[in-house]
Amino acid sequence: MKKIDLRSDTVTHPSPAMKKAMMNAELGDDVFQDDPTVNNLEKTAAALFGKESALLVPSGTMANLVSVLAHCERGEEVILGNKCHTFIYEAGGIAAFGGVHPHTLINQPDGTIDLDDIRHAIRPDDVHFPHTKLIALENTHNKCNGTPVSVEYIKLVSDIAQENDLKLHIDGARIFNASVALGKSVQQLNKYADSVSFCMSKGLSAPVGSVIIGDSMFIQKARRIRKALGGGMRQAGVLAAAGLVALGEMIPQIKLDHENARILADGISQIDGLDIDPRNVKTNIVYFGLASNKMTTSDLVQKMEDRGIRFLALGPNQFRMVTHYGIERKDISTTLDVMAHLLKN
Ligand code: TLP
Repeated sequence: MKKIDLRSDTVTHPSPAMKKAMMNAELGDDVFQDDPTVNNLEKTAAALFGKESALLVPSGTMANLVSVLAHCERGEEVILGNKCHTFIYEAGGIAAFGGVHPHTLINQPDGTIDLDDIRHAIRPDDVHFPHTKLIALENTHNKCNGTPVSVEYIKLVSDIAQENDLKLHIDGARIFNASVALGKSVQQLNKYADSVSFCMSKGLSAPVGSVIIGDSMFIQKARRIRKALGGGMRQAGVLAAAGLVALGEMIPQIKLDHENARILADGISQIDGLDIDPRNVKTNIVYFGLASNKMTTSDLVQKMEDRGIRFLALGPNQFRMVTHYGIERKDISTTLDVMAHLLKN
């Protein structure tokens, strides 16, 4: 029986075209900057996003860490949402390794931060306060229902950043999901950002790697920080090759993932004992709750796992399912049927 793994879009395996490209990739030593496939990926990504330069890093976590460290010195401050990945899920790296002070503000349900909250959070020049240097946004916003954040909002945040001599970084781990959902190119979406990172290993389905994009000076600094963190990889062209294929072939898949997520959310809304507002589902991430006292969240996750279907319980009453390459329409039907059956009996 096929295992249906909905824990994350990070669980995807490379497509046949990616594997072929990895086998045949032309390689060099990327720390010497002479891996032609990495150089091609970085050039392609920079052009796609309409910026000067790009840098391959091993993970989304390192992409955010390198970006924050390139924008901020020790003791300086980054303004970011209290539900963002960098604050919650990156092991406190920006503080631990960069001495950067996280100033968290409330994330609204749509992944934005109130503009007045941002204005008020920027510190005046006073010996008591750290210097504010950076604002960081996330697009799509993972913890806020995978909501895509609009370019109009990003522009308003960028205006505040510019008025106050701050930089703007976007954690675009799933920026291609935002691009598909909003019908805007990644260039349009990130026009107002000083830096953006995207993951090749999520909706794009490549096995490893993230890319940071920004101006040449920023990327030069980021390259040095990547090396210091141990993220300089040698024949990294094997990874970049899969990423290049992903950029070429996976956008139609992301559209399918969004359709599947919508069908999943609609189906969940029909099951007694589960709680969801399907209108919140705009990309490939589906959060829902348990509204039944017949079992606990961990009971449901365990019973589903026993039947070959995996997803996450993220707290006392929250589940997450993520659609991705490898999950087909019939897997969504199976998941809904099995869940409905378990909650009925
Ligand atoms: N997110 C993972 C988990 O860490 C929660 C997931 O399954 O969703 N930014 C965002 C918005 C992310 O969602 C993630 C990964 C990252 C950064 C970090 O990427 P990696 O896992 O490559 O370090």
